[in-house]
Amino acid sequence: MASSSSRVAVLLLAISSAALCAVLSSATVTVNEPIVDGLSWSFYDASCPSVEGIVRWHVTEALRRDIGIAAGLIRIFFHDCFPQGCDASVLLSGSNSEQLEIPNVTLRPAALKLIDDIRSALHHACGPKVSCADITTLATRDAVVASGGPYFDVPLGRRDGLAPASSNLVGTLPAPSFDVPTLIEAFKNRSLDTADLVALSGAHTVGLSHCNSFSDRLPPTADDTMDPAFREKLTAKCAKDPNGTVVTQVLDVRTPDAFDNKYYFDLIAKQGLFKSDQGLIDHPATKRMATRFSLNQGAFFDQFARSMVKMSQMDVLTGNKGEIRLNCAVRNARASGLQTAADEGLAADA
Ligand code: HEM
Ligand SMILES: *[C@@H]1O[C@H](CO)[C@@H](O)[C@H](O)[C@H]1NC(C)=O
Ligand SMILES: *[C@@H]1O[C@H](CO)[C@@H](O)[C@H](O)[C@H]1NC(C)=O
Ligand SMILES: CC(=O)N[C@H]1CO[C@H](CO)[C@@H](O)[C@@H]1O
Repeated sequence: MASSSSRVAVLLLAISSAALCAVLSSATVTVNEPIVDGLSWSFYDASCPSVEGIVRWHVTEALRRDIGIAAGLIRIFFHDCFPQGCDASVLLSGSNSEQLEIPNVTLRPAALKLIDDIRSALHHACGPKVSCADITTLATRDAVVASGGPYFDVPLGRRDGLAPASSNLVGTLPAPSFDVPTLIEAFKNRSLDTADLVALSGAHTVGLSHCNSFSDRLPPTADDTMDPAFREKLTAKCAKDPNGTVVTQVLDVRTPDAFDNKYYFDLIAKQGLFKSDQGLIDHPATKRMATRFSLNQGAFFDQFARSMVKMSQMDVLTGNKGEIRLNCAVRNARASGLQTAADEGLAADA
């Protein structure tokens, strides 16, 4: 095939120009925090030097077709990291999958599929060197950038977990009905501080919700922290969906697909969707910072990048712990209740 090397050249050109555009068009935040043992800023430099370009190319292409995948990736990253650390455990399917837990019912399938598509491309390029946990981290960072948010480097070297998080751990994910003191406690339990809470909640600048996530704020239990006109609109919309699982509502009514600081404007206008969102501008512990982020997008981007790098290192597996999965949805060796890559005939795909 005479054209195969030129095809590779075109692909490499596309990857490097996409990388350049991404970096040039977005704010870059340099996070100078110490990183945990076993992670590194140059982890794949020898084993898979093209990893960042390949991930970015796939994310950019997928988002061109469906920008909603950006929100899907960002939420998957949160649901992976918060319960038991960023170990791609949320990607495992099977009878004890985290995806069967109530807070996970709405993880977007297209974003889950993209992560494994990237895994397949990386395995073809480098062999099975890059973990699904690192792919999830990189793809999430690139989704933030592609939606208009800040670029920030992420340390790499995570390994994939051998089992899903227990339902007790998945149950530590915060609920949209939480008040600010409870949110602060939930985050503190995971070594995340109030600044992390206020900035990371700003991820709700993109994406969707279903009515059952905010029905506690509609009649008969409506509260006066919501703009009455907004409440009326939501009430009418959700009346068509008694189970609250079909109708969708954007999280940021001002710029639903753009990663910007308009989420904090929503809160000032009493148009935050969840109690957990709206509380941030009303409670004395968080009001100052939420207000500052509404006035200064740079300050929001800066803290968001810092908090993402921090969350990305929670309880990670490194060194020879865990494994490099051959399929992001299944662990390599047989485990109770989970299919293995070999069961699905996918080992050869590596
Ligand atoms: C502070 C506590 C948080 C609570 C209570 C919360 C709760 C929720 C809920 C209930 C939904 C909608 C689910 C549905 O009805 O479909 C949602 C969506 C979302 N959350 Fe959060 N979340 C929190 C923090 C975060 C964090 C830290 C991130 C990421 C850094 C995040 C990213 C997202 C994204 C991007 C979506 C939209 C997903 C999509 O459109 O597919 N959330 N969140
Ligand atoms: C925080 O951790 C404590 C101790 O494990 C637990 O009792 C409490 O329910 C947790 N709080 C939240 C909000 O998750
Ligand atoms: C609501 O959920 C129930 C039980 O899951 C189901 O039988 C019913 O068809 C659903 N109704 C609507 C309107 O979706
Ligand atoms: C309880 C429940 O509805 N679980 C769902 C969670 O998400 C997975 C994958 O999207 C579904 O297959 C489950 O039915």
